[in-house]
Amino acid sequence: MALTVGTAGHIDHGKTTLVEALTGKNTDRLPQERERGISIDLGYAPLELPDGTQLSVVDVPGHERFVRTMVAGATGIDLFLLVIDAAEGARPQTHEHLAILRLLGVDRGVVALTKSDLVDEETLELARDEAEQLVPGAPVVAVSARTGAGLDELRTALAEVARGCERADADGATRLYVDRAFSLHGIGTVATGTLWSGSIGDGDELSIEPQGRAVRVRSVQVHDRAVERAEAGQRVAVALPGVERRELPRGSALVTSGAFPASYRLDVALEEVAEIPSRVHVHHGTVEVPARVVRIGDRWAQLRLAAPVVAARGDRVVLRAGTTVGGGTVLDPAPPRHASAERMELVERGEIAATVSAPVPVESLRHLGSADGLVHAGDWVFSQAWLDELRAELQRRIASADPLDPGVPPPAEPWVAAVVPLLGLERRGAKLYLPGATADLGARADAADALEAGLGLDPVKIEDRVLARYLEEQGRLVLVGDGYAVSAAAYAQARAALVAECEAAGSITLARFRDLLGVGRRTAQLLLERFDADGLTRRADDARVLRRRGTIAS
Ligand SMILES: Nc1nc2c(ncn2[C@@H]2O[C@H](COP(=O)(O)OP(=O)(O)OP(=O)(O)O)[C@@H](O)[C@H]2O)c(=O)[nH]1
Ligand SMILES: [Mg+2]
Repeated sequence: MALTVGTAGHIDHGKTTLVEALTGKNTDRLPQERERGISIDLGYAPLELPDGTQLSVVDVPGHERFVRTMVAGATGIDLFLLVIDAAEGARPQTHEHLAILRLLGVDRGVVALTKSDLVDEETLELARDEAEQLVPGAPVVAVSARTGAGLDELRTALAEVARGCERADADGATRLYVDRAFSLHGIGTVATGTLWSGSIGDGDELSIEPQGRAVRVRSVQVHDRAVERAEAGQRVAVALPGVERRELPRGSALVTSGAFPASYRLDVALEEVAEIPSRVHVHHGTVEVPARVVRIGDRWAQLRLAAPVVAARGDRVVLRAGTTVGGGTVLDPAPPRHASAERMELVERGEIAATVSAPVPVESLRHLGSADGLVHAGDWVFSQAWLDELRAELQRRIASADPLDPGVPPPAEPWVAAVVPLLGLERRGAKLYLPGATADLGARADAADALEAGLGLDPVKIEDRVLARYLEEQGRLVLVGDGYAVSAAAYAQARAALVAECEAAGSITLARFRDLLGVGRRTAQLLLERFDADGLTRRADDARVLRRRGTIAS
């Protein structure tokens, strides 16, 4: 099992020197680090313990200005190596680093009291008492990087604590947060990071998020040694041919495509260290993003981020505003904008199905865990209760629809195609009907008779459009113009006159048609337009001729 141990502690307390004493590797590789004698960036070294345990060591800077770097190094570690100068005791960044470790959920580790060669027995005991109070339960080991005293005991303590650590997500989707990217001659771009979950091997197809760039891994190294597959918990370098270095800024995630959402919002359960202001910097993975904190209830918040992050449920974040003010556990890595305490509580308890009523994309729940108990249709999920309510509502509206056209338009929503087949209604044209529903004149039978009786060749305006359409479908009238009707008999008679004239004379003008019928110009005009619309006639100059099809049909 691969585990990563991260150093922590105040500036100059001896972290880097201790890592070198343990591993033989000086992790302060930058020229400024060597000149100034302080660590600036993260350092990495492999550490093999006497019992065979392989650890990756991440050495972090202690300087107050580089706490952000410390957080980037500390996310993804399994255990800590808290370094306290035996002469100085705990100092501000001792406390801040410890708070950050707690916020990140890193609760196992060892305390090393360094520079023991410089203090007398009494001072060492005072430092030991302080350390034991500060980190209850963690072994405290006095060491000297200079004389080598206590190093074996420290290795044993690390091995012991490492035995109690487990990585839960070794089999999960691949996730690595890039902490460094550089170009190597003849190889191209190489990205490094701690593999949080899954594994990475030669030829794997992964995605750089949140950029959404597909990549193929060419070769993989763990601590400068080529391996076939790197596993969760290991310190990994991957060659990514064809990718530019600038496409891999610190904080990018190398992941199984589609396995993790990239989101501008995170719903979290808060942990307060100090009062959390409304504007903070959110540290997650190896990235730091400014964010607005929208408090929900007294325990939760939605973090509205200035740039998208790639997170998963259960991840930890650290919130800083000048100093470390708090942290949080991600409840929903891609939540809807409108958060409520009610939803937060359900999501926190893992009752994901209970958060859904109306349809949401299946995709939006994938990152929350199981959504059993919901109805799936196409790309949507929703609750059975919602579906029943929609069906009942549509049936109510159908019941009060015009009996001549007892249908209702389906909801104009993106999920309509997925949901309609589950409603037990019949789709006819643009509306939904009860299965087998037919039009019914009902109480309007008398009105229909009266209307029909009042029709002749002169168009009559009809107010009840639904009734008019129904009667036309029944062949009891013919609609002309906009909302006018003539009797079916009059229409047939006019049509016969037109056809006879056209067959005799070849064409017919408006004036001729009007005279033939003995009607006004407007009536003649409306009828001719209807003949055109029916495909019986077409206009030819200022007359009309029969369409061929019309001739045959008549
Ligand atoms: N005498 C003595 N000096 C030590 C020991 N460990 C570290 N030092 C000295 O303490 C100074 C600081 O050590 P570093 O290892 O750079 O401290 P650090 O914690 O890595 O510092 P930052 O990374 O800047 O936070 C150096 O001059 C070391 O030589 C020790 O065990 N004994
Ligand atoms: Mg250092």
